[in-house]
Amino acid sequence: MPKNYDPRAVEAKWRKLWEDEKIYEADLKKANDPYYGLVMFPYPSGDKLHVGHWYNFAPADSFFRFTRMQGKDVFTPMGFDAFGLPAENYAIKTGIHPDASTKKNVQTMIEQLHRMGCMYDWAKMVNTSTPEYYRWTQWLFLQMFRNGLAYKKQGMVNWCPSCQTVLANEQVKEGTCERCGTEVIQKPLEQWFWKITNYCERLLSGLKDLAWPEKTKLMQRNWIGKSVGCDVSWKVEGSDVVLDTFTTTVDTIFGVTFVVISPEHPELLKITSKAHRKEVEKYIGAASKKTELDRVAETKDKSGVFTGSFVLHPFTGAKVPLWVADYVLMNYGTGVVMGVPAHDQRDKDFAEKYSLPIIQSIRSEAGESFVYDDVDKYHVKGTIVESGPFTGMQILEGRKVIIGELEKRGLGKPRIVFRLRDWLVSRQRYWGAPIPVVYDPEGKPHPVPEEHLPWLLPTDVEFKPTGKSPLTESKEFVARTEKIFGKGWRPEYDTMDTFVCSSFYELRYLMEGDPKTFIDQKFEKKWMPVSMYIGGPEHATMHLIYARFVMMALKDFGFVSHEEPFKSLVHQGLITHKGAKMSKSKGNVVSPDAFVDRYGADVFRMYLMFMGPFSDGGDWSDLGIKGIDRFVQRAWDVLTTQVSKDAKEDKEFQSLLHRTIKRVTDSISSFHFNTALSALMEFLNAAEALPAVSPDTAKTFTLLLAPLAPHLTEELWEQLGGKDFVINQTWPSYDKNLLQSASMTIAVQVNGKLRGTIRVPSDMPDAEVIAAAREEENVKKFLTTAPKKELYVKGRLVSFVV
Ligand code: ANZ
Repeated sequence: MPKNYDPRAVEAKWRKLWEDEKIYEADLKKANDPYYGLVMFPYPSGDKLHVGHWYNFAPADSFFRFTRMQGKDVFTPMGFDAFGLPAENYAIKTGIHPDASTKKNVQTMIEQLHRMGCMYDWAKMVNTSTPEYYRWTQWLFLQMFRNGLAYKKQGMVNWCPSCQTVLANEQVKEGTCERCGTEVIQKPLEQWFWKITNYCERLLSGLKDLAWPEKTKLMQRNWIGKSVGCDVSWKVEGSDVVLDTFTTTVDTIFGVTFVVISPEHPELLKITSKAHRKEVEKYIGAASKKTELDRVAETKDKSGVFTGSFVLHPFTGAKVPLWVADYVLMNYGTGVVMGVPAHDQRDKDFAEKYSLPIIQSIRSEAGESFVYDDVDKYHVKGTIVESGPFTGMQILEGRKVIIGELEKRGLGKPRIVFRLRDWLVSRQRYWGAPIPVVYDPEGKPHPVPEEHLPWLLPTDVEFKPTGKSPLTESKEFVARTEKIFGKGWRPEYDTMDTFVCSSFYELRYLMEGDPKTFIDQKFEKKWMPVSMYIGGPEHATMHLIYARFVMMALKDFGFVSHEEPFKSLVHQGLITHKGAKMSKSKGNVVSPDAFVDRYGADVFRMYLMFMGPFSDGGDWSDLGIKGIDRFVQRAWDVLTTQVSKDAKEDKEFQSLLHRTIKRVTDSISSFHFNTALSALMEFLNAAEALPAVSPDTAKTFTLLLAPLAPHLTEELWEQLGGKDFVINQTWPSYDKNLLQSASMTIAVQVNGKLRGTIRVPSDMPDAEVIAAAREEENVKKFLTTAPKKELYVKGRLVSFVV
């Protein structure tokens, strides 16, 4: 028997056996107790797997191994989210075709993932950039189109001048491109959208039944942004135009001193007075250059110009000046806002800048004025003041009365507005799934019939960003289109956002590449929703909303039976280095490879898990990994040299074993791998102190360690004479009656300082524990007078105050 544990030989040996025996391939048909364990699939970049990948995948794998040992038929697939800008940018730089570089990167990553020793079912792998996969991305587009959920619209879009492509709102971070950091500009373009806004209510209400982190659900709620309020109609003086404003707080309607219209509003020039036309036109031009984010930023200086026109107050008939200002957005509510400078911060900034009157119309319970930015507008308390017939009413009550009164007069109606915008799915880039649409000679779009899927991505294309879709250069693409559809027909040159590819991949894993059926309902019913989904919190809004929307749409189209794709969700924390996020630009990236070479995959993954609770992440240090390595060597030592049938284990030791089983079980269940490891370390200390441990104890310990150290424990299991693979064993259960330790250690404090410890029987009555604490030699020295106060925290601590 080798004296030291040699991870290199052992890990390779077991990986080969696992593969040869195909023990991680799930039988999707036969499985009795299906459990779908999914990790967010990676993007195959040219860089090797980094610590972040390991921190996502390895602990997730430990959780799924644990679940399998508890008797579930666990299916955990892996794949690659392989379309996207990095491969294309790389092609621009090097001239290497994205297909070639992606294939190579995928290959390298598969090899690296193998070394991790995760129990992935590789037979079900997907790669979103292959025609076998993207035919379904295109098929999904056709379903959306057929069902009226895909449409084309000219609109102002976020444009990254460096990536030369459109970005979704979600991809703009603080006014810059999420990928390259370049400032994003606004550009008018014809784009394809998917009507996710049809699903606002369902996306919101579905959240309550999901076992997801509360923070993530809150982010989705805010992103969907439901506002309950009403529209109010304002007649423009001397014109037949009526402008509607959307407000959530109509209780402030007597505080309106101006109305603001968005620069993009279609009626704006029509209602602008002649004298103000020039100035308004100039203002419209300036506003069009700003990003939405800039316009709504609280900190930015407000700007606007008077239109020369007035609107009439629906209750008083008073003339209210109409201004145009870019802090009012056209694509929210009605694009017109009633200005209430006494109770809205932006209106207040605006009124102060342009010397417009400020009139109070509501008051808090304490009788003070307030702005709505500081209170919860749906639960606010206070009264309406100086508001004609509504004066003296409670704010919330008054709001209802005012809406009712407006409705009666035909000057308003209740309305719900959502912040969520339709999903912009087209991209002017090469490395994505071509949108399966062709245009007839009149320019009318037609879906490509399903028989022509996959609608192949052409290859005769250069990769220079020109602002036009690179597919416009392909001669083959046009020739293909004309051949099938007729002369003068043109293909759609845009490709799809890669978030489309990842919005349904969990369904395709279940189909093993089947080219005829998108999803077989038998499998969908059996395996969906995903039992546990694990991945980064950065996907809280985009991916995790899109995938929910697509599932709901597919249900409505009749392809799936479930409404939600992911029942439970857990996010891993961030691994930092010297307190900062690891990034190439900071030069603080730690490569796992050297550590895996030296210590093995098991030690490396356990070290990551030991850093702290999985959801918290932790700070990397080289020192910690040595401690884990020592633990592994010691465990090896005890289990290979100290096991004997004649071992004598007393009741106390048995109790410790059962407490350890409970602690490890509870810890892994709650993703606290760190405390599972602590429990195993404490147990190992106790085992080392004995002359020998029994084979049963050794086996139980091995089983408990198996999810965390899959290779090591297979080897130990074999050495201990265990049958089959360790991963095919049943998780140990504990005996409740043995959980109570026969004795316990109690700390004794005097005036808050630790002065000694006592060891007493676990069932000793409280009074006797306190008495024993008082008799402790060192404690006695500090109890010169009778204690004023005695406190006993059961099982842990006696505290005296003198
Ligand atoms: C009058 C008012 C008084 C408002 C007050 C607020 C406070 P949420 O909750 O985010 O939906 N608003 C409406 N449409 C807008 C647009 N297109 N661009 C910019 N602002 C717009 O906010 C609703 C409030 O946002 C609305 O209620 C409106 O201002 C403003 F003390 O109306 B309020």
